[in-house]
Amino acid sequence: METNLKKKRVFSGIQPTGQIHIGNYVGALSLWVENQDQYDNIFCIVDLHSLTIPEKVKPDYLRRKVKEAAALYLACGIDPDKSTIFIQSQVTQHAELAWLLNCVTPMGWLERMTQFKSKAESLETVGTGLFDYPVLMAADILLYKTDYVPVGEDQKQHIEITRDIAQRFNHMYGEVFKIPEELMRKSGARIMGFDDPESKMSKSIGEVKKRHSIGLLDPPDTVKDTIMKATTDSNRELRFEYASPGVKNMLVLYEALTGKSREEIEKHFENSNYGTLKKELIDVVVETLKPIQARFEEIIREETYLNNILKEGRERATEIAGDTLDIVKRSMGLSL
Ligand code: ATP
Ligand code: LTN
Repeated sequence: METNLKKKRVFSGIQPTGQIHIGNYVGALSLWVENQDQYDNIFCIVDLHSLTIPEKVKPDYLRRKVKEAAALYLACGIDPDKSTIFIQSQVTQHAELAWLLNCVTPMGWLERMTQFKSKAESLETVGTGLFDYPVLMAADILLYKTDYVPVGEDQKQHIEITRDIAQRFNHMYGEVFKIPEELMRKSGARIMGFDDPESKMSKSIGEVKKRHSIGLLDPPDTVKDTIMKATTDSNRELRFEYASPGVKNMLVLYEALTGKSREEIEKHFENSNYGTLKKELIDVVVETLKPIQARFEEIIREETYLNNILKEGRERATEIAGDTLDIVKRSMGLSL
């Protein structure tokens, strides 16, 4: 792979568990693809993060989902000649750096994390790993001297704590870490559930609840059913500023997937009703998913191709992560 040292580095990841959905695509995956030529890209399948709710993750399920996620990255347009793709658990430096960062991270910082609070609420037993999730994420990012982290809006707080941890570490041990920044869409960074436009579309909910999300592998019938039954209201307001949450969500999705401007879209739907918006959105979503699904079917069958990409990714990631971890350990007084 050609690496241009002048290019800024991008790092991001998705948990392989649950159903990767159109919100993940708009907020994260499509943003990765769009910027691929501009940066030195590293994309990770964060399987260790998936273990933070172990009750939901049986070993066979995890094995299958990791492969599926890797194939989906490629199917969405991540090009292995331009980007490194690897599996988090195969690069042991992630877990090791997380431990070192744990030792400099105040518990109070983690207690403030809203994602932890909302996930913990619904669980009978909350594992220490779920509490510590942001520290492992900080380790992921900091190992690669990352400049930018392209993510959806829900991850904003996790990027902020990553910066805080890095700064605290640098203050204690010298200028070791680069301080990363988030990269986020102005519109589309938070796609809401079709069934409940007050809550974020989520992979874990999408897997158990019908008509909440649209999975990237969903057939056209499911897309149609989900959008036709999406929550709206009894008005006819098709302008971004005045639309109710459910309608606004569909307009934003339409905007993100077509690349049209808000003025163009409002003009286009000027004399339409919600039925028209829904029908057009169905077409746009189906057309977006069609090539992704076709490519996915090809890749998932070519096991050697996929394994080779992940092997190369692992090697490159290990090299970079290994260098960083050596510097970190030395700075803390640990022997190599
Ligand atoms: P889970 O429900 O399992 O927590 P999730 O749907 O939040 O899953 P993640 O794996 O946490 O998905 O997120 C992967 C990427 O997709 C992250 O960059 C995240 O910010 C982004 N993302 C997640 N949900 C949305 C959404 N509804 N709209 C836009 N971006 C999203
Ligand atoms: N927490 C992220 C997934 C994630 C991630 C990362 C994203 C784990 N490590 C590093 C960007 C960079 C999420 O989307 N739930």
